[in-house]
Amino acid sequence: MVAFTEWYEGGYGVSFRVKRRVLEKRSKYQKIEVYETEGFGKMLVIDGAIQFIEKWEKMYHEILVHPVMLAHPNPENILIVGGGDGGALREVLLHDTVKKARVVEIDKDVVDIVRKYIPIDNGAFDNGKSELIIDDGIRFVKRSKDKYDVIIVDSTDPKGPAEELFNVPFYRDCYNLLKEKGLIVTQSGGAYFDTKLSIKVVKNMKQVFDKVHPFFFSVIGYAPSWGFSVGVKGSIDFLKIDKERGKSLKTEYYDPEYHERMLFLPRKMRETMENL
Ligand code: AG3
Repeated sequence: MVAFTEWYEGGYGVSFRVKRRVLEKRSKYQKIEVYETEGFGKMLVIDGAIQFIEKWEKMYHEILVHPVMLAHPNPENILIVGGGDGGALREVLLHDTVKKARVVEIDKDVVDIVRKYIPIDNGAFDNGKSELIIDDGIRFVKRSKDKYDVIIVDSTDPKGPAEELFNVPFYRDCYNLLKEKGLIVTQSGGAYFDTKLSIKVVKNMKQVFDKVHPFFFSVIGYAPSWGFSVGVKGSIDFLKIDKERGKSLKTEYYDPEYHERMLFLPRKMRETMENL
C-alpha cells in the first residue's frame, strides 16, 4: 500500500495510506491531485499540500466559519476568498441571517474537480443566496463595490497564488470592504511547524484591524494545531458570541458553549502572540 506524505519544515510529515490517485491535473495556477485514502474518503492535495480529507474536513470548515459568524451580531453579506471546494460556503449557509454569500476563487479547476470527485459543498453552490466568481481575490477586493459583514479567507498556504492574501495591502482592502462593523478570518498555518506564518499574519493584521485574535484548533490532515486569525473592524467583541443562534447550529466540532475556551493558547504561544 502506498502512502501520501506532506512534509513540513524540519522533517515532520503528515501521512495517509492511499488506495489510488484518482486524478492529477496541472491547472493554470497549481498542481491539483485527488487521492482515495484507505480509511477516510477522498483527499484533495494542491501543490503537495493537503487541503482536506473528506472524513475530517468539518474540523477545519466549522472552525473557520462559525466563530466569526456568531460573533457578528447580524452577518448578512459574506465574502469567501478562495474556498473553491464549497466547504466554507456550506457552513456559512447554515446561518439564517445570511442574505448573500459570494465565493471568489481564482482557480476554476478546483471548483470543477471538487464538485465532480468530492462534492463537499452539499448543494451550497446551487443555493439561491450563493454566487461563485472566478477571479483573483486580490484584484476582486480592490474593485468590489459591495460591503460585507464577514470576510472569510479560505486559501492555500502563501506559496504560489495565495501569497498576497497574507500581506498588509490585501488586509487594507478587506478592511475597506467591511461595513462599519465587521470581521475577517483567515487560515494561518501550523502553530508549531510554521509559527512564522501566524506571527506574520497577526503582525500584518494588527497594522490594519482594530483588534486581532489568533487561535488554534487541531485539524486532522494538517500539522498539529492549525492557526486561524481573526481581525475585527469596529465595535465587535470576538470573545462574545450569540449563544442562542449557536444553539440551533448543527456542528460536530465547533461548540458555541466553549467559544472562549477554544481561544486559549498554550503559554508560549500566548506570550509570543501578545508581544507582537
Ligand atoms: N484551506 C487549506 C488550509 C491549508 C492547508 N495547508 C497545508 N496542508 N499545508 C483550503 C482548503 C479547505 N477549503
